[in-house]
Amino acid sequence: MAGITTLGQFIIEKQADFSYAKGELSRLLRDIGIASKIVNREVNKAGLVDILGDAGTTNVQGEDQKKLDMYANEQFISALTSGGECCIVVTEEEDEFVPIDSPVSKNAKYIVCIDPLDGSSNIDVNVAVGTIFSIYRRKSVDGCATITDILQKGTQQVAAGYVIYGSSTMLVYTTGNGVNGFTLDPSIGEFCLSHPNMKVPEDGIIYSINEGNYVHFPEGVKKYIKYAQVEDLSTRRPYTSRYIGSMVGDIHRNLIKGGIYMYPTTASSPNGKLRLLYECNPMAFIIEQAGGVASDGLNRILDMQPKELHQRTSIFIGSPKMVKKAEEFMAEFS
Ligand code: AHM
Ligand code: MG
Repeated sequence: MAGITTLGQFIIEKQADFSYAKGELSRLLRDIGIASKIVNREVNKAGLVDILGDAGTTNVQGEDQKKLDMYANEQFISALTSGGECCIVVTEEEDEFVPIDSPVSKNAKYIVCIDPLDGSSNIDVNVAVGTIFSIYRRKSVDGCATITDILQKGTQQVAAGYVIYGSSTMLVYTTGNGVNGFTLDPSIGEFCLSHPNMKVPEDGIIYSINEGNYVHFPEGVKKYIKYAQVEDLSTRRPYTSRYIGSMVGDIHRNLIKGGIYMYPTTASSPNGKLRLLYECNPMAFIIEQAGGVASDGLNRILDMQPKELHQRTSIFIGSPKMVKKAEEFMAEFS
C-alpha cells in the first residue's frame, strides 16, 4: 500500500537498530501487536455487555463472560506462548510470574512484564484504557529463567510500549531509538505509522493528578499544585488540570501536548500506587526516549533496583521542565 507503513513493515525495517536477536524481538513485538487487536475488538464491545451478558454470567450464545482485564491477560499470555520468544510473563493479573512452559519457550531469550488492561475501572463508562508492556532480555543463558532474570533495572529494557484503546486505538513503542506511534485502521485491521519520532514538548501547561487525595500528599506535591494554580503569564500559569484516571490516556495526552502526570505517595499508598515493573518502567522508558523525564520525585525511575514483582513506586513523568520543577519542590519540602 503506497504511503502507508504498517507496524509489521516498520518493525522489520527497524530491525537493524536492535543490538541482538533481531528476528526474535521483532516476532515478540508482532505477537503483542496481534494480541492487542484481539483485545481491542472486545474492548469495543464493552458497552454491549448488558445485551451479551455481564462478566461471570453466560451470554446469549451460551459462552461464559469474563471480565475484560482477565480476558486481556489470557490473550497476551496465549500470544506470547504460541510465539515462542518469551520464557516468562510478569502480569498485574497474577501474583506469581508465569513461566511459559513449552520446550521451545523454556530457552527463549525474553521476559515480558505486562499490565494487560490498565485503568479497567474506566471500561464501564466508555473511557480510554490501555495495555502497557516492557521487554527484557534474560540474564541466564538457557534452562528455566528465574526471579533474578526478571528483577532488572528499567535501564535494561530492550523495548517497551503501550496500546491506548481510545477514540482510536494506538500502539506506541520504543526499542531505545526514539518513539513511534501507530494508529489502528479498523478497515484493514492494521496498525499504521501515524506519529513518527514522537517528542514530548519541553514544557507544558497540563498537570494530571488525583487532587482528591490532596490532604494525603507529601508537602512538596502540595506546594507544586499551589505553584501550578498561581497566575504568572511568563510561565503560562495557572496550568490546566486534566485527569482521566487512566495512566496510559493521561500520559499519552501529555506526550503529545506537553504536561506532567503525578502519582505520589499518599497516606493509603505509602509507596505509591503504580507498579514499577509493568506500569512505571515502560512508561518511563518511552517518555525518556521522547525527550521527557520520569522520576519518583527525587530519583530516576529507570535506575531503581526492583526487589519484588509487584513493587510500587511514586511517579512524576512528562515534560522535562515540568518534572524538574516538581522535583525542586519535592527536594525542598518533602
Ligand atoms: P489499575 O492498574 O488498578 O487499573 O490502576 C492503575 C490506574 C492508573 O491507570 C491510573 O492513573 C490510576 O490507577 C488512577 O488511580 P486513582 O483512581 O487512585 O486516581
Ligand atoms: Mg494497572
